[in-house]
Amino acid sequence: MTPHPLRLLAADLIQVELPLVTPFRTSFGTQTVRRALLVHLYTDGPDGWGECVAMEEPLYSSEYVAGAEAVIAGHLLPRLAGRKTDAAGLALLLGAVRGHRMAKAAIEMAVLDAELRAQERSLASHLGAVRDLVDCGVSVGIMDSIPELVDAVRGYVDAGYRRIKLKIEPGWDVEPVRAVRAAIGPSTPLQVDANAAYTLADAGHLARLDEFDLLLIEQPLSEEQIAAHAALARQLITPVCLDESIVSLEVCAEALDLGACAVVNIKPGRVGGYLEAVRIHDLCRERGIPVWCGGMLETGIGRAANVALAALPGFTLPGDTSASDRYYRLDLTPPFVLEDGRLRVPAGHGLGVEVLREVVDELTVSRRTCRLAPLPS
Ligand code: OSB
Ligand code: MG
Repeated sequence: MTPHPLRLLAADLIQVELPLVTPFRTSFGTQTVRRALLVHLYTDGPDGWGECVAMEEPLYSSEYVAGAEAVIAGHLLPRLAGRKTDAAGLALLLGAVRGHRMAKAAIEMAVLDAELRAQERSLASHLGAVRDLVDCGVSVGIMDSIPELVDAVRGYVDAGYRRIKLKIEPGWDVEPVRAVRAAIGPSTPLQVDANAAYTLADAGHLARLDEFDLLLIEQPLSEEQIAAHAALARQLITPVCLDESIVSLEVCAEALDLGACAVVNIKPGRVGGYLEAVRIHDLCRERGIPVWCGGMLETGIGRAANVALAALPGFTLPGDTSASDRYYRLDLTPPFVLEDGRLRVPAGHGLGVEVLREVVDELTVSRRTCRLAPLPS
């Protein structure tokens, strides 16, 4: 046990590039590689790993890899220089910096990993996990044709995924959903994600999805449109779920007060970290709102932490926590593998996964070291 906070000494900011096994197309663009930013934190105790969920381009959200790296190096790490802190203490130290939640979350993940390794505890137990396996869904991108989509979905159902999510956009919505529902039958849970591609004027069109008994429609309108989501929700039978809009506990509370959503996708990176994610989980649980753990094409590092979070009691819907092989042929950790449509929650200390340094090195495209405190002589 190391009850006292760790002293933060230095951090390596590492950009890696992982080819995706198949291109991933959403309403905001097509990804063929995942450029990810890793934080490798050195302390006076164990070291820690964090993964920033920002994407290479600011298309899903305003944060992006190079921007996150600049904020971490230029504004966040300098505020931690010479400090002893635990993850819970970061909010006070970094709170003056507005926004940049994905950048803050990456640091938090690294501090959590280090501090929980020091305490010989798992992230899952620290966050309040109640399960050691979590139900998994899969997010299926927009494709060139409906037969190609139906084939891909069949493959995922055969692999055991417990819920299918289809990416939609204007021109790729009612007919693909109809075809997939017909192919998988009425009992396989199905939902859609628009990534903010519609406007309130599309309400009548989106109501055509009501006949397919979807679990939910995720983020139909733009990030800032909380009230418009409430208006849309009143016109749909399909429950509205928010992703991009939910950037904090405060926004979540307002969205629920307004009736903007009946389900919440919790992405720790989007809300500034795992501790804020737990607070959102707690609020939703109090209000009887089901939550599920979203994904951002994480490597095994971020996936480990997401799977731990998804083991909390309020995560009653399958998450976008898919197996490693849905994304990458070669992951930065030993792969997460489906067991009857579920992933096992890491039980080891900290994030509970071993980072494969030789794979990280092989996939590294840039690396810089930030010194936080003079190393002990
Ligand atoms: O909107 O949930 C989203 C991936 C990248 C950015 C945003 C989203 C997604 C996904 C895939 O839907 C989630 C995953 O499998 O990691
Ligand atoms: Mg989404």
